[in-house]
Amino acid sequence: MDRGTAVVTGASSGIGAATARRLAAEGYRVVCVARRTERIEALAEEIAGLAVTCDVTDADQVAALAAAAGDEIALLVNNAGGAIGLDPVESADPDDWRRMFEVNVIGTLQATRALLPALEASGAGTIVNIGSTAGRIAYEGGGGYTAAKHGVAVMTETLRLELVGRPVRVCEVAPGMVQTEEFSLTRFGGDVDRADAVYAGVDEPLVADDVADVVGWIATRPQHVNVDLVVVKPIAQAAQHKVHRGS
Ligand code: 8X3
Repeated sequence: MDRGTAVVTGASSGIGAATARRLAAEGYRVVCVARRTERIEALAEEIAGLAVTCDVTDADQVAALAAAAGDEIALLVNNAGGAIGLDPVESADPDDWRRMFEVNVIGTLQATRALLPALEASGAGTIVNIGSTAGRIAYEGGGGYTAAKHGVAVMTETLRLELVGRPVRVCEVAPGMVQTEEFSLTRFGGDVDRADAVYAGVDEPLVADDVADVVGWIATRPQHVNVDLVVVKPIAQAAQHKVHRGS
């Protein structure tokens, strides 16, 4: 089944790469977007998609992405994002916060603005923003990331209101604890021990494919069905702070 074109940002690893693979399996022609060209070229070759090197925080690069992606797009997955640091507000580095706002919030805004005409032109567009449980609750040390992901959540709600009556549905997937190769390493500046400690003793954190599965499900619902929000966590994580860890 040909489902048209899907654009996935942050497709070089983790949830983005898994989502690109899942969407290709569902019948989308996937435009794989990220800064790291080699990775997305390999992925695009694997899934018979298209690789477009793009930093979503750069408006010119996003404009070039829109030109490359085509006049009609069925699906945009705004996945590019991430956390930097786990510093309390009183000692947080404003540059870390700026970077988190840039990639999570402004990047999502820019990709959405640039691709919205093509999503609408498809007659049946879908936007899936990858938020986080961090977009629904606060936690110590998470101030910059939680503020940015709350921004993504509110942007998603706002856009759904603004687009009512037009043929583009707007959805959010908010994962909790997902063990990927890079999220935690990036947060802790490459410190493997701190990165691994996040998942220590947790029986089966989510993996990228679990989130990709949710995105694939949302995207393939009948077009009149708008899945506003899916919060998805591992069974070991009853709430942000309530994580079961074995010995
Ligand atoms: C990732 C979830 O708990 O690290 O988006 O904020 S958490």
